[in-house]
Amino acid sequence: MVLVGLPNTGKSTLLNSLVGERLSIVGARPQTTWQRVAGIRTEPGVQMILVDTPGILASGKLLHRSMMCEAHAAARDADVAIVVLDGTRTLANDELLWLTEFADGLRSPMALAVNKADDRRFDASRRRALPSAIASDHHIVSAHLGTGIDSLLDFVRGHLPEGPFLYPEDHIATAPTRFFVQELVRESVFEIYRQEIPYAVSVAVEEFREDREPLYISAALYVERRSQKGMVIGKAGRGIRALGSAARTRIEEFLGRRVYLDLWVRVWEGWRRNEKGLAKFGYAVPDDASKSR
Ligand SMILES: Nc1nc2c(ncn2[C@@H]2O[C@H](COP(=O)(O)OP(=O)(O)OP(=O)(O)O)[C@@H](O)[C@H]2O)c(=O)[nH]1
Ligand SMILES: [Mg+2]
Repeated sequence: MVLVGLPNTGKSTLLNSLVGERLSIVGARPQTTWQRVAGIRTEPGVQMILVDTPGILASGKLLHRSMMCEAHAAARDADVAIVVLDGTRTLANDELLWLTEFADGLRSPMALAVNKADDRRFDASRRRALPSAIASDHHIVSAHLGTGIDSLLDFVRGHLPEGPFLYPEDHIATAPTRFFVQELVRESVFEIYRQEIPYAVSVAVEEFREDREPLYISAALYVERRSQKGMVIGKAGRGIRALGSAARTRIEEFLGRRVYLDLWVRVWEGWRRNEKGLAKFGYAVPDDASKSR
């Protein structure tokens, strides 16, 4: 099953709610998720692979095109799709167009999750802006409270192919631990910094020493410009210290053990606009990458 939708609609929060673990990073600002994140939910007799994707946007920028490659590829691979709509916001015309185009390309059975039902601005009738092909089978959900999740899961169960379990019953994720560490540092970057910084930083885990107590992790934050390095470090190192502390807390909670986290800031001029930059950080490289800005 794949979760698709516009940025900031709550796809990642919903994935976490469906898996019952904080696997995919969540942020108050749009474009938090940059690549697909898979979670596994195993019930008696049923195993679901649930895939979170970057929010749909139309942009010529290379990283944004990479994110859309991921969303399209994940959607193509899935047996069932859930389109997630933010029930607290009215769709702008261009957003409606992007979402409709994306959903038109889906070949799998699809249902709509109208999310954020717990918010006082929620209005389920906002779904009526969508074409009936997307809006007809709709489920009112709150990813925060977990309401409406059962009806969504019923829909998914009803459309899964028969087959053996692909993963052991106690597995909840497919990616290696390093991936989640990298993402938790990124989530902390979104929490600590404002303006463009969260969109300019990618994270590479350089050392991961499980044989040490506490577990030793060294990670590099790559920024796009020299001036951003100073912004990340902050006055008297306050920025990077706050980041280190926020990220360590998250990683310790995720791994259930004590962690020593070393963070480094490096400059890679324009990494987001560079195929090698995307590849280094594990992001999809669009086929015609040279056409990007
Ligand atoms: N009130 C309310 N807020 C929610 C709910 N689900 C998600 N949010 C909030 O919506 C914001 C975006 O959530 P994400 O899960 O990061 O959204 P996303 O669709 O994955 O966003 P991108 O990765 O940027 O595409 C966060 O501030 C969440 O806390 C919900 O059920 N209720
Ligand atoms: Mg997300």
